[in-house]
Amino acid sequence: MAGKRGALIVLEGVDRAGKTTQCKKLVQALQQNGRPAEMMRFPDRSTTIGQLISSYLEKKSDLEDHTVHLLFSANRWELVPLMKKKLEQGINLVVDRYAFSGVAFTSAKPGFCLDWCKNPDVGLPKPDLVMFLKLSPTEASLRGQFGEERYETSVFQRAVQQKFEHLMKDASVNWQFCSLGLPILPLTAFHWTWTPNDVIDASASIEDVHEDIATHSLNTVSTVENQPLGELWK
Ligand code: ADP
Ligand code: FDM
Repeated sequence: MAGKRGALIVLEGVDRAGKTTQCKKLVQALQQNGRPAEMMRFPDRSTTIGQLISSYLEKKSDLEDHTVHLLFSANRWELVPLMKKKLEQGINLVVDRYAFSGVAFTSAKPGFCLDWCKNPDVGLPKPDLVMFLKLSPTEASLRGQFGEERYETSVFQRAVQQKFEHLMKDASVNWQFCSLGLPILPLTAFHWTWTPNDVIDASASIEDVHEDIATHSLNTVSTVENQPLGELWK
């Protein structure tokens, strides 16, 4: 590798957990630390494939479930050459949703197994850091009503949450351990399944969540700059 490469940093989480807010703040923070950084998001609705996905999400068109899953994956693959180019140029990529959303959302539908859902994304650039922003459904509802898009119902989001929790048990993925003082909170404070080790507490203030995310990200950026980019789920 000629120069130092950028890090691939992904934010995942339930709807309204603050992914977009935190991605934007992280890009600014990295840039302020002298680290080139850009934001990406999936689905990227600007491409031809992305427009098919967008129309599906907006319920303007229907697509068969396997088909739309493969389109979401194709939407990532079509951006891979650009992602690799930017990472090689030393640009850190902060990505709002990635293959984990792909697997969690499709496998929450009846008749889909995790392995089938993961397959199309095997070999994608492997994130150097994946942070899962966890927020209880109650707190999420305090951040506003669901919009009109497909998947925006509390029943489906709970099913997705469970799939995410399953994915977080995969030690081959660079999930981030949380550090927001959660171990001192009694587990009974949470009215639903809680996985204290693998998440960012997204119920904290925007600034506190940001601080946590920025610290982990800056560490990762320094650690991986001389390491090769990995391949996801390979
Ligand atoms: P996501 O991208 O995960 O759906 P957003 O970043 O769009 O979430 O945030 C959803 C809403 O919640 C926005 O109105 C945002 O301002 C608000 N929000 C984000 N983070 C926090 C936070 N830590 N505390 C309170 N409100 C937040
Ligand atoms: N989504 C997102 C999927 O179903 N599969 C995927 O691979 C990805 C990346 O699309 F409901 C879902 C998740 C969410 C919607 O919404 C995208 P936002 O507001 O653009 O993140």
